[in-house]
Amino acid sequence: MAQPLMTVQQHILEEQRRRAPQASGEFSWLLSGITLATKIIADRVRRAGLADILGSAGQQNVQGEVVQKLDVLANQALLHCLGVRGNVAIMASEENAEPIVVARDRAHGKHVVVFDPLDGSSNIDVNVSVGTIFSILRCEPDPTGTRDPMKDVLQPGANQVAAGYVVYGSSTMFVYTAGNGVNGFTLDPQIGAYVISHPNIRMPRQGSIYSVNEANADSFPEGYRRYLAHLRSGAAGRTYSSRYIGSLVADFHRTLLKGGVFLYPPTKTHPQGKLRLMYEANPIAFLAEEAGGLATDGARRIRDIQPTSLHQRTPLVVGSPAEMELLESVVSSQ
Ligand code: P6P
Repeated sequence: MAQPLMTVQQHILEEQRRRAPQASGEFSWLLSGITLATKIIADRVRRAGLADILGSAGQQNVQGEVVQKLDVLANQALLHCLGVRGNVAIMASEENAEPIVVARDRAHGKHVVVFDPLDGSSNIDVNVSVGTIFSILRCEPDPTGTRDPMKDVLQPGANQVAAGYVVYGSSTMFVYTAGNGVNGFTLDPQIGAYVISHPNIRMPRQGSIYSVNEANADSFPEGYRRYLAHLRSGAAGRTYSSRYIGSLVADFHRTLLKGGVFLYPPTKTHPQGKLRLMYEANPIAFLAEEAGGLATDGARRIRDIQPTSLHQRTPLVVGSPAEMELLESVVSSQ
């Protein structure tokens, strides 16, 4: 018998009711703001290649409308769809220097949403998958509206109540966790709904793929170079392939489903790592741990790091237990 249609909204509601029977549905309503925004983004990403015909960013298209850069459009879609949910107090985006307080809802809103609206957007020109990444934290309502919003934003990744991404690839997939496992939903364009396609995703205990930008290898700390040589030598008990897309969501999505390891170590250009802690490493780390994987900065658990600024960078190594345990033994012995 065919599986009953389970949409992401239904799934979140059932998750919440299972864990808190009196759940108000407030969280499901918040997440529906994110899914709505990503459907708008998916539609524009799919048509990006037509920009030349319809007009490219900053120019007018055939209808005389100004065509926006996709990452600006993605950011505006998320700010709008989340800003009208009524239960989001603060939003923080890769595209905005400072957090945005939702003035009307600051007094009673209990959620902070941090996001990268269109990660890897430079890959769109060559038709490579890109993604939206989000992280949801709680905050105390601020009736006086006097509390510094940054205090509510700069929380360690362990405080996340939910996190996820949408990968705009051969299909559009919504993958999320609310602290009770990881589930994947595929956008059905015919009905315009995200329908469950990958229930209870588990990362394999060991993989056979490592994912890193090898062009930077000469500037990696010695321990990372030893680690990669170890994987290539077969000493880890299997032959590894190297796969690197250069789009974090796509590289992580493959690691989540197939196992292995993704690394962005410190480099000469980015001695603190290139990836952002708050809206790339933290949500990815939450998903990885919820699926049975691990995520560190090469030394510390990503979700234990106390952030000091909204856009701070971090090294990121995330993957299966076997590859992560090996990394710890090799890098920490450097
Ligand atoms: P590099 C995309 O620009 C991004 O932020 C991530 O999506 C991706 O993992 C990384 O940068 C790729 O960086 O230096 O290898 O091109």
